[in-house]
Amino acid sequence: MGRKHTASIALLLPLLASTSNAASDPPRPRGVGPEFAKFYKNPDTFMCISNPNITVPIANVNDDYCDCPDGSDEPGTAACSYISPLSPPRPSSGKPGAVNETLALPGFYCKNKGHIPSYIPFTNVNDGVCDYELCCDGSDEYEGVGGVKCEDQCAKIGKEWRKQDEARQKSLNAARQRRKDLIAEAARLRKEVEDRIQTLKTQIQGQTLKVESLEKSLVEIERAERGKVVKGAGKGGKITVLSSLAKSRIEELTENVGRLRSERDSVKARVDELEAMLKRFKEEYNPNFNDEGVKRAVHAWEDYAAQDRSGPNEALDRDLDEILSPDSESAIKWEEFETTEESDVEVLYKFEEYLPTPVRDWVDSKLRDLRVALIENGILADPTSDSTTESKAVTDARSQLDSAKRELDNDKSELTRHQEDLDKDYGPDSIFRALKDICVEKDSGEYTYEHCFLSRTTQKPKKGGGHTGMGNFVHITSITVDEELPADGKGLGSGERIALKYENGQHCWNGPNRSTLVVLACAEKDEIWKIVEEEKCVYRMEVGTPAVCGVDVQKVVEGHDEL
Ligand code: MAN
Repeated sequence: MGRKHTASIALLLPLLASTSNAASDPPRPRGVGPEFAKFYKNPDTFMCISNPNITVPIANVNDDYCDCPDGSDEPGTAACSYISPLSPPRPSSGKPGAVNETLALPGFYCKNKGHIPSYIPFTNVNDGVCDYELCCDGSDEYEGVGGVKCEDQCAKIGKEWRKQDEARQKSLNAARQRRKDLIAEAARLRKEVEDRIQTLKTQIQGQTLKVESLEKSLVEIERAERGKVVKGAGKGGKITVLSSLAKSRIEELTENVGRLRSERDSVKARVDELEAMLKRFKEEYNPNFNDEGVKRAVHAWEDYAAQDRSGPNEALDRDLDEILSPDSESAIKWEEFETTEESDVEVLYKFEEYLPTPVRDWVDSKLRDLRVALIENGILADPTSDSTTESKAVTDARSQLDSAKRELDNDKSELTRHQEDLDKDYGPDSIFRALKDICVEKDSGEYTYEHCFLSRTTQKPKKGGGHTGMGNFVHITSITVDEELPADGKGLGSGERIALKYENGQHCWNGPNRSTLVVLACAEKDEIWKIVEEEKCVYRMEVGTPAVCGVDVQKVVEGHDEL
């Protein structure tokens, strides 16, 4: 049925243009199409179409006997139907003298008024079967073989056909419109990539300059740092270290002086108490007892008391308080020595302090340069060679440079990615750019199959469980197909079709890595029509998409390898 239907379309098409002149032509013999009418105009003789050297009386036309080797004398009977058919129809005359043993006519012409005229194979003429698909007017069964009577159904069939055709045209127009939209979208996306490339190029230029300048500035800062004082681990320069040591030493001494003073004061209090006791003893003892020991003790006390023993000097004590007080005027201002950066040069060459600032700066910078030169020539040790002592200025400069380099690298790799993308094949009018990563699904058997355009194909078990990759996009190709076109038009039909190849999917146990060939045909919307596992883990999907409507596949695949 379907094959016949396809054949009928092929036979119908050449007729559409030629029927308009039919009204002015003289009546044609039965079964002759308008484009062959010119061969049957002579009222006396007929010249075989492909063998013009053979002529027969006009009465032999349609006499149910095959005279011409090309069967052209029997356009309205099945008498010459044994001759190989000619395909496609070729209404031209052959070379004189040559005997052509294929049919000169495409078949028996059915006028099909109310529908579309068409040719029916000569074998079907008067075979006792109504072939309404090709001959809706029933004119092929004019002899009523076996009592068959094929009434004209062209009005009904034509009406139905026009209705379907209208729907087909509508759908085709919608598909064409969708295709236009996709092309516009693809162009927009391409432009976006081109614009991004421009932006990135400009950005990269700027960033390259920035990196160069940050590199220079890092070198300068590192160099300048060499001219600075050696630092302890985070504690500042030599003077700072020294002052910090002095400060803690003085604090220690102050503390000890304080402690000694309080010890002294407590010893003095005890001495005072003892002296008071001895004084009372001398005043209160009884000299009449004549105790020699007591007398000796009293004399010793009198000798002791007679000596001039002055206590702590209060004025000196006050001075000491003043010296030890951190708030006193004369206290050392340690903060002044706790600066984080300091030049040895300043310390070593105090005379600078007497110089005017510009001169001092100049001297300072010259001395730094000298120091750097000495370090670079190995005469002085490099204070910055120990990475743990790297200054904040160097660390900051290095981190700025690193982040600028990172940004530059990111932009460069994005640029490469976009440039490669522009060179990629996205099909006719780059249309698949607009469909890239758009996915469609269809249930089939125990799986739901997914096709994501120019990305991948996937098999998902309906009962749950892991998804199986059926391949990743590799390239656009083409394939010749020859299939029945279903009535709803959702199929590949026959001819060249664009196909998308997906490879290197999940490995198949005891087999290859899964792969899928997605064959595309024109449809109003993107949809999977059919999935077949042609061999173990080798799949084929038939997919409808407006992207391929009206596309000349041959042009598309030029420069590509065909399957
Ligand atoms: C799974 C599916 C099938 C495939 C087998 C091979 O069941 O991917 O399509 O044929 O594995 O083992």
